[in-house]
Amino acid sequence: SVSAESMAPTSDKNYVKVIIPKTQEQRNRIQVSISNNFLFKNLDEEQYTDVVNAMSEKRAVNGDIVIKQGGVGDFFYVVETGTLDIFISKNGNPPIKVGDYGPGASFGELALMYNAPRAATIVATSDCILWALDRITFRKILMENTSRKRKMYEIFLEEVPLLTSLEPYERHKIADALESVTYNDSEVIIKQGDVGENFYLIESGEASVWQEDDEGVVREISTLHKGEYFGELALLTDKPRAATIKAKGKIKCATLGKKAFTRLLGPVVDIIKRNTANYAIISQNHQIVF
Ligand code: 1OR
Ligand code: 1OR
Repeated sequence: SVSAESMAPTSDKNYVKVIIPKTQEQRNRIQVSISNNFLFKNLDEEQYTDVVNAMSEKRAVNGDIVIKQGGVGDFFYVVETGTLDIFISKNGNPPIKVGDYGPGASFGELALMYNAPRAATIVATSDCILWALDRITFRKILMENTSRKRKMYEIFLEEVPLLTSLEPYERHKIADALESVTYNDSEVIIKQGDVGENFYLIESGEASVWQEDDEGVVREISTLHKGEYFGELALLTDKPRAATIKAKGKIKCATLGKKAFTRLLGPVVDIIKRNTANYAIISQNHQIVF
C-alpha cells in the first residue's frame, strides 16, 4: 500500500527511489511475471532492482476497472495472473473491445510516456494479481528504451507490406519485441530441416532462398528483399524449416521469437497463410519445369 512506501534519495536530484517493502516470495513472483516481457529486457542489475523495489501488488476481481479511458496516467501494470479486456471508445461512441491481456502482459505505458489521457479502458475479466509501477520510476527506467525502440522501427514497420493493415499501436507493440541481427555475405540465417525458432523481417539487404529436393540437389529458388519476411512456415506448421536462407551481401533483419510472432502477428496470420499458398503454386510450377 502507499502508506508502506518509503523513499530513499539518489544522486539524481529529480528522482527518489521508491522502495515498497516486499517478501522474497513476492520478488520471485515479479521475476516470473516480467521474465518474458520485452520492456524489461536489457536492464542492468541496479535498474532491475529499482523496478522490483518500486512495484506494488494490486488485486482486481472480475468487473473491476483498472484503467479508465480519458483518466490521468498514474501507474504502469504487469499482469501476474488473471485476464483483462481492452475497450476503446471513439468519438463518444460506445466502447468496443479491441483485445485482451493474460499473464505476462503489460499495459498503461502510453499515458505515462506522452503525458496523455488514458487511451483505453482496461477491465478485469477474472481475479487478477497485478504489479503496478509508479509513473516516475517507469519514466526514469523503462521509458527511454521503449520509446527509442518504437521510434527506431516505426518508419521501417510502416513500410512492411504485411503490416500495413495494423493499427500504429499494434506496430509499436511489435517494435517492443523486435531484435535486430546482421549477417555477412553467404552466412546461413536459416537451415533447411532445422527446428524453427524465429521469424525474420528484412530491414536492409537481400537474402537468397535455397531448397534441397528429394534427390539431394540444392537449387537457389528466389531472392528476398527489404520489407519482405521469411521463417514463418515452420512457426505456423511446427514442421522443419522448408528452405535454407542465406545472406546475399550484408543483410540486417528484425527478428521475433515464436511466442511474440504468434501473439503479435495474430491479426495478420490470415494474410501470412494466404501468402504461403504462393509457395505451393511455385513448387508446382517447379515440378512442371524440372
Ligand atoms: P494508456 O496509459 O493509454 C490504456 O492506458 C492502455 O491500453 C494504453 O496505455 C495501452 O497500454 C493499452 N491503443 C491504445 N492503447 C492501447 C491499445 C490501443 N490497446 C491496448 N492499449 N489499440 C488497440 C490495438 C489492438 C489501438 C486501437 C486503435
Ligand atoms: P521456414 O520457417 O520453413 C524457411 O524456413 C523459409 O523459407 C520458409 O519458412 C519461408 O519463409 C521461406 N517454399 C518454402 N519456403 C520458402 C519458399 C518456398 N520461399 C521462401 N521460403 N518456395 C519458393 C517460393 C518462391 C517454394 C519452393 C518450391
